[in-house]
Amino acid sequence: WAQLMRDCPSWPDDMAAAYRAAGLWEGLTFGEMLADRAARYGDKTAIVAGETRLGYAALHERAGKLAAGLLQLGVGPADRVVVQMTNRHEFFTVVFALFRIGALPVFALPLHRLSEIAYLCEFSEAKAYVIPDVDAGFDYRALAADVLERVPGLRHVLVAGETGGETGSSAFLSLERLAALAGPEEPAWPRGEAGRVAFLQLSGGSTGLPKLIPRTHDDYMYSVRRSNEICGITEQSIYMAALPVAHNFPLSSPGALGTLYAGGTVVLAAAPSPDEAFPLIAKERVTVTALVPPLALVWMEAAALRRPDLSSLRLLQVGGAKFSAEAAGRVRQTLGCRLQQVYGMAEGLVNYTRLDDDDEIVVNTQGRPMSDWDEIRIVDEDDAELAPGEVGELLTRGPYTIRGYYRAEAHNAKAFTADGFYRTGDLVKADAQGYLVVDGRAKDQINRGGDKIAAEEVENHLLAHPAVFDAALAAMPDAFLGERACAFIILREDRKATGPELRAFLRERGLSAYKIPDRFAFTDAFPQTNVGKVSKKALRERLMAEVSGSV
Ligand code: J2J
Repeated sequence: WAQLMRDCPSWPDDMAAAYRAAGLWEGLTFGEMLADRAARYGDKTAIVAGETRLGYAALHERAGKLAAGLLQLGVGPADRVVVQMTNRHEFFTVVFALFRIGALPVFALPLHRLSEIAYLCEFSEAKAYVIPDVDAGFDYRALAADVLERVPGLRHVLVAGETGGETGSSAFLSLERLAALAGPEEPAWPRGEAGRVAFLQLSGGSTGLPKLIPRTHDDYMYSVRRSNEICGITEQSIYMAALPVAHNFPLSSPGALGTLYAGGTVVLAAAPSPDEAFPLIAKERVTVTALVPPLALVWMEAAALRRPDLSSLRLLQVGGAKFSAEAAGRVRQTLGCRLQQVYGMAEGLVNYTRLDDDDEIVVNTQGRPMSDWDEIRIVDEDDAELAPGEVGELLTRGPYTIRGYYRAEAHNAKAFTADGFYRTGDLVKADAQGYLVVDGRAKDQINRGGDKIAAEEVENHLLAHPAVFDAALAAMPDAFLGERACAFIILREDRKATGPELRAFLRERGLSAYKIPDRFAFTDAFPQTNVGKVSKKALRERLMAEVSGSV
């Protein structure tokens, strides 16, 4: 723990004391939370996934078996375990097992491939990597075999489902066999501390290598509890996770963890498509769910054609990328439920429109901070605070916003102010009531319909190609996804490469599909800023001009 706590910057003592004294940090770990809910709710359904229905007590018991198995395997307090799980019930049994023993899940997304997973395993020094066997036609065991080859420190691959004989590696163990390692006696559980880091969440990122976000039990529990109050989550709530549940939004805003905190039911959708989601909403009487804007558009379109039974749905949350006012204004009419805009980040701060806000606010703003304890500054390039209504970069700190990334001292010095404010990289303006409107971005990132792409990460991969002299990624506007990625490429003299070749090259390097540029544009030179850097703004404007037809 001592090393880990040094690797993860934390709040200054006086602020931590203030958050505790105010009752924001209640000293409860996620392991203790589930134990309490199991005692309180017993057989009440906690998780529904496909044919599986798990009650609170059963979830707690299964997590306990896996936790005991993990201890047998030599995974214990402060150890890191990369969890790449699709929307299956095992996501929760595994994650709560890790919480039980004080090991840290490192959350990966289902779409991540060799490049991302090998990096996560290596950088977090993970002892184990958890996967489903096959999902959506993709065999995660083949990926894991490649990861094992690349990362010698990784000891165990834990598989939900069948390990499959073909891999032949002794590192593979099914969750079923892991649970069977548990002895008949309960082990002596390590004592949890709520002030400690509970897991590492993945940052959307704007740098060459993804950053890891250390969240403590105390800070995350507070964000979940406060989110429940704002979103009206109770024992009666039936929350459907349509997005990949490891993402911060469906996990915690208030998401699956908020729902379990409240004693409600979490329904896991295997995919967010109307085909999958609409029948599930009708069958399970889902009351609340969360989507990114492109999916909300798809749902509205499909609902108008098919007239599904969505009568149980009270609230649709939309966030992760800017939801246009035009689309926001059509939600109630087409889906028959209330809309809530959510503007959040895995680093902490989450803004919500409130359930009793006027339509005007719900349609036109991205909400306001969930807590009175959230501190907000909107600043210009010199960090000088702007007048209300002016657009500038949003800085924030508070009881659930991190003070620094895991093992990233140099980057932290730039990403946080000296007094601990996180530089969100988002350009926003605030109205007199404190509601925020997201108006652009200062960070070098592309937001592809909620999927975040760090430009530098992809550029570095492209620079590894022998024909590429220089590469610059920029966002191009897109009616459906909001943005897509365009890679501007300068080729070396006498060398050739086509878009399809570069695309195949990135895929071979194990980059996940959503990060592979939608378009390649070959050019002789990049526009420069006056300090001689590539001007992404000028590149963006080029792409914008094309779309509006003025080029
Ligand atoms: C515009 N941009 C938005 C919005 C996020 C709840 C909801 C979302 C996330 C999330 C999250 C936006 N309008 N409504 O973690 O708990 C962009 C901003 C932000 C970045 C964070 C949650 N909602 N964004 O999206 O860590 O640029 O978290 O800084 O993935 O998404 O991305 P991420």
